[in-house]
Order: sequence, then C-alpha cells, then structure tokens
Amino acid sequence: MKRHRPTNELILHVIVAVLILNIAKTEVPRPRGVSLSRAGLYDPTKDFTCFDNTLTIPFAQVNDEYCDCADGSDEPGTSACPNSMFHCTNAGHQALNIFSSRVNDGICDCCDGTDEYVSKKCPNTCKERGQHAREAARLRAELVKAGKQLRNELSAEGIKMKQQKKDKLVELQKSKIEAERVMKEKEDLKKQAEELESVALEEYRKIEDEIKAKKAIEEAEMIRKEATETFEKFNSNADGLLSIPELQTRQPFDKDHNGEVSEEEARSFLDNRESINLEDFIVYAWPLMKPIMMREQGVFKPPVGVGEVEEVPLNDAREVNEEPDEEPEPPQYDDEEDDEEDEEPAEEHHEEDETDTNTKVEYDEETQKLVSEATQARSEFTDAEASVRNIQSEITRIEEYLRKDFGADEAFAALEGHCFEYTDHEYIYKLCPFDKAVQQAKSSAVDTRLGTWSKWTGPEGNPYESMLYDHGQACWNGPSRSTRVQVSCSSENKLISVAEPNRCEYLFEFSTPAACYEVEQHPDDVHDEL
Ligand code: MAN
Repeated sequence: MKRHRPTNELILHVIVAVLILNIAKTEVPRPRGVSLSRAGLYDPTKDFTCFDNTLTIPFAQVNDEYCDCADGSDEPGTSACPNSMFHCTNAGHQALNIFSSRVNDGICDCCDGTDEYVSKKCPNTCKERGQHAREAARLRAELVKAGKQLRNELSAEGIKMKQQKKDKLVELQKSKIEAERVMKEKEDLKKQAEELESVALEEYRKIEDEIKAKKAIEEAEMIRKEATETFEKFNSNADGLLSIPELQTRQPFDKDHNGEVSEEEARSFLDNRESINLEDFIVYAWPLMKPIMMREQGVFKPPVGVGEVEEVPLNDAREVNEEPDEEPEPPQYDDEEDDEEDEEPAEEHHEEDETDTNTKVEYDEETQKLVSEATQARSEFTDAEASVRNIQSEITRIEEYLRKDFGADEAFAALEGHCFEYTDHEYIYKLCPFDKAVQQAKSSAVDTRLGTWSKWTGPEGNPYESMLYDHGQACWNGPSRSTRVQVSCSSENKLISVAEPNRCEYLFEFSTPAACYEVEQHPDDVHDEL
C-alpha cells in the first residue's frame, strides 16, 4: 500500500496543536506587573500607546522606571508612576493588585516576592500560603455544607414570613381605606349632632351665665358679711380700726402655740400693719384669717343638734360670755354631694367643671336627647380615629420590616426579634439582630446602647459578612457608640466574642447558619494562573 506524504494542511494542524500545548504549559510572556488578562495590551513587537491614547512610545520604554503616560500604563511593573497598579501573579495562591508605590519599598506585599525584585529579599511563600488558604476554604466549605440544610430551612421560613407580611400589608391597606371612610362618616355625623346640640344649648348657656353671675355676686356679698361680722366682733373698742392689741386677745392667732399671741403674730394677720380699717380688712386681712378661723371652728364645732357648745378660748375676759353663734359661720363642705356628682354618667352633664356644679340647669327631654346624641357621636368619631391610627402604625411597622435586607433568600429574617448574649469579666453584651447592640455592666442594670441597626457592610461580593449598628449612646467627650458585627457560618446562632478595639467602637463576632453560603469570588481574587 502506498503511503501518502503528509499534506501541508496536516502539518499546519500539528504545528498549531503543539503551539497551543506549549502556550498552555508556559507563562505568557508579558511585562512585569501585568496580569494575564491584560497581557494582550502589551505587544513587544509594536510601539506602546498609553491606555488613555495621549502618547505612543517605543516598547523599550515600558517599565523603564520613567513615567511617560499620564495614566501610568507604561510602568505597570515599577514604582515610577504614582497612579499605576502592580499585579502579582502569586502562582499557587491568590493573585493580587497593589499600588505601584509599594513596589521595591522593602515590604513584601506579594507572596511570590515579585514586588521586591530589586532587593530580591522576599522569598516565594505562595505555595504554603495557598495551602493554608485552601485548607481554610475547605474547612469553611465543610461548615457551609453542614449548615446549609439549616440555612435552607431558615431561608424557607424567611420567605414565608416576608410573604405573610406582604399579604398582611395589602389587607391592612384595604382596612385603612375602609377605616378612613368610616372616620369621615363619623366626623360628619359628629358635626351634625354638635350643630344641633349647640343650638339647643344656646338658650341654656344664657341662663347658666346669668346664674353664674348672680352666684358670684352672692358669694362676694357673703364674704363681705362674714368679714364685717368678724371685724366688728374683734374691734372691741369699736373705733373703726382693728389693731394689734385687739387681735392679741384671740388665741387662734397664736401661731407658734406658746400660749400668747405676739405682736408679730397679730401683725401678720393685719397685712403687716399696726391697724386696719374695714375695707382693707375685707380685702387683705380676712383672706388670711378665714382659714385659721375655719380650722378652729371646725375643731370646736359642736355636733349638729347637740346643745353643748365648746368655744374657742379667748384671752379677752370681756368676750368670754359672748354667744358662740356670733362667730362667723365657715362655708360648709359637702363631700357627699361631690361624690354623687362623680358617679353620674358624663353625657347627663353639661361639659363644665365642678365649680359650675351649682350653676347647672336641668335640660328638657329634647335637649338632653340632643346632648346625649352628640356625646355618642363624639365618642364614635374618637374610636374611628383611633382605629385609623392603629392600622397606620401597624402598616408603618410592616413597611419598616419589609425595608430590612435579610439576604437575597431571606435566610437572616429568622434572627429578627431574637437577642444573643456574650458575657465578659465586666459586661453582658447583647446583640438583637436588625434592632440593636447593647452593653450592660454586671454591677448595674443600666443598659448602654452600642448602636441601632443601620446596614450590611461586608465587601463587594459578600455584603452579608458584616453588619453595622450606629448612633448608639454618646461616648463621654466623644462620638456616639457604634458596633460592627462580623458574621460567620456555624451550625448555631451564637455571639462568639466582643471587643472594643477603639474607645466606644465595638466589634462583635456572631455566627449563624444563615451565613452558611458559598461566597462569590471577586474577579481580582480569581487565580490568574497556577
Ligand atoms: C463605659 C463603657 C465602655 C466605654 C466607656 C467610655 O464605661 O461603655 O465600653 O469605653 O464607657 O467612657
């Protein structure tokens, strides 16, 4: 059988295959500090054009320690351009981008040591670090696997809860429309009833005002009568002036109970004067004396119907035989009457205070009916208003709940409404997720708020790794307290540790099955090559 020579086409295929295999096996040649994904932007066979297209330079000027491009793109592997980034491959571990100012600064930033290429003092530790990181990732993966079932359950519960809240919100919004309709209706009814009531009461108000005015005059006259009687009784020499010696004979004015009424004691009842005439007595002295006289008379007042009289002992012998009923009568208090007043239902009354008790006029049947109807309408309107308010506050509560971010699959929702504690030698710390962080000194029951739920603060790709609680209680001479919570995966909800790295800035570590999920990798963290 005749053997054919291989065709050109076949030879080409073989060459391409060999080339592909070789490229896959070796590193793609590229300037120092350039990542694999950007290697194509640096072609050594051509002049280099800055990424911002402002300048084209010979390729030899790339990484020549001189910054030609304003955007720093010609010096990816040196520290010559302040704004450029250096990429370390870190084969065996994670690739890393660092500011080029860190290149050759004497600090090992890249585990492959490429950032310190001048001193070459940084050994390649990527293999060990990679192993370490892979081990940590493996452990996390195990934890995640173990907690995943729990997390799925939490997530299902969270989704259900959220749906229930949403349904409830729709229901409440409907109820609110109906409650507002009822309230408006009750308000109209109240207005109508009050208009009728007001017209009906107009007549009564006039009568009551007249009675009130009459009463006031009567009371003033009564006071004047009482005062005048007392003045005349005490003014023993009937000279029209009540003087200190005349009062000194009256034992009730012995304020310090030392057995005699001193000049000062007597003067104090005479508006601090030596003597006083009737008109000034009524205005200034009687209001001071009346309570004393009432008290004394109250103590010595004979029981009603009992003839036996016990008079206030008076120093003045001339007055010992005076008839006790000459003493001014104190106004009588009638507690019973007040009690009865309190027990009556409100709508049976005019809406006036107790001082108006005696000025009330009985309403006729028709007026009383209108007053009762207006009272009823007022009460129904108040109830309807309260009902709208209650529905609204429930709506606000649910809206607040729905605004909270419990994770894409609601797995963190079940933590809401629960609190977790951690105790150290001095304090008991409490984390109530999505609500607050609290510190309580063991020696006192006083709570210090370390922050109120604010937001998730994890890095891009894993926002649910940390939480922030801020606007806590103000720190002495400092800012308000705040708390960061590092959230990690474990099979149980637990506040693992608490620290205060800076004064009034707290760091909590909290673990929960809700955090057992695979973390999305940031594009920069993905291994460029192994
Ligand atoms: C309290 C606690 C501490 C905090 C100080 C600041 O003692 O809240 O955590 O550091 O106040 O004055």
